[in-house]
Amino acid sequence: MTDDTMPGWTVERLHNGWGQALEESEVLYDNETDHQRLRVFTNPRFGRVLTLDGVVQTTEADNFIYHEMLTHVPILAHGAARRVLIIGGGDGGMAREVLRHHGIAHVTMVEIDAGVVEFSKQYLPMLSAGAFGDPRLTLVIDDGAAFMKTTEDKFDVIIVDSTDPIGPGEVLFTDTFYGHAKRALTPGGILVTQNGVPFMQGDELTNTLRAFKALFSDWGCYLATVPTYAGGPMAFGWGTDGDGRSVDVDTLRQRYTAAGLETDYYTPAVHKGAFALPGYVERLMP
Ligand code: AG3
Repeated sequence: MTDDTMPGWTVERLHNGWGQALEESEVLYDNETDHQRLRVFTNPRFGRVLTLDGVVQTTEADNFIYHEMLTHVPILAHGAARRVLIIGGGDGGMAREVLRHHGIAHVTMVEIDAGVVEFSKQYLPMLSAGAFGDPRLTLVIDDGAAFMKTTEDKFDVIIVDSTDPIGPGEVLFTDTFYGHAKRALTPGGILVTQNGVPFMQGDELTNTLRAFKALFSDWGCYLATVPTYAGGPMAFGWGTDGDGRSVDVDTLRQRYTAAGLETDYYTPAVHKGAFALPGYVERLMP
């Protein structure tokens, strides 16, 4: 939301006692969808910025970090993924990165808000970069939790590209939802989730990982620093009954080269290193 004390700037107040301010060079869109308040503006440093209910979701300049780390880490750790499910991800950035893998035959994307998709195609075409036109993508407009409960499809990788656990995204952080996600994984399949910035949102990570611990033989999280998810590195939840985590860096390198990927954040070494956790994050583990 714009702030009376800082005219021409958006101030995100997601965390208690602390905020992030972004200058708005030009407001391109500002409206209520059926589900949330959607805004896009340009910022001199980050280019186009999308906010939902006043919280930064993605920016032109730094979205590559988040999207590369939630896709290439599970897909290359898996090694033979063909079917991927994305929950959320209406801006198309996640689908863009998944579809870079020639080995991926099918992507299902379940977004609750048709408004976000339509709008992103128009105002943020660089995010999806053609992904919505890829014949391998099936777009479903539905509540991700409802879809997960009823789907009979199975997926090698499930990516939860959610908002924070407030508003429409809250159901995507429940034990029930994670249980249904596990059921929709193929043997050796991997579930990854957006789990907030643990320095600021430690409980969120602990709660998710408590559920993962009960569900998966291999559970934990990995980290990446995304400038506009301010407050320290972001955590991504990781859950699997397979051995994807233990794949060595040389194998990851071979898979990366074979996939013909070009990335700006992800490297096989970053992939391995991302699972090394600082003490304050270790202590959030259930
Ligand atoms: N969804 C993640 C937004 C999380 C922001 N939260 C925060 N700063 N703690 C991004 C959607 C991009 N496809």
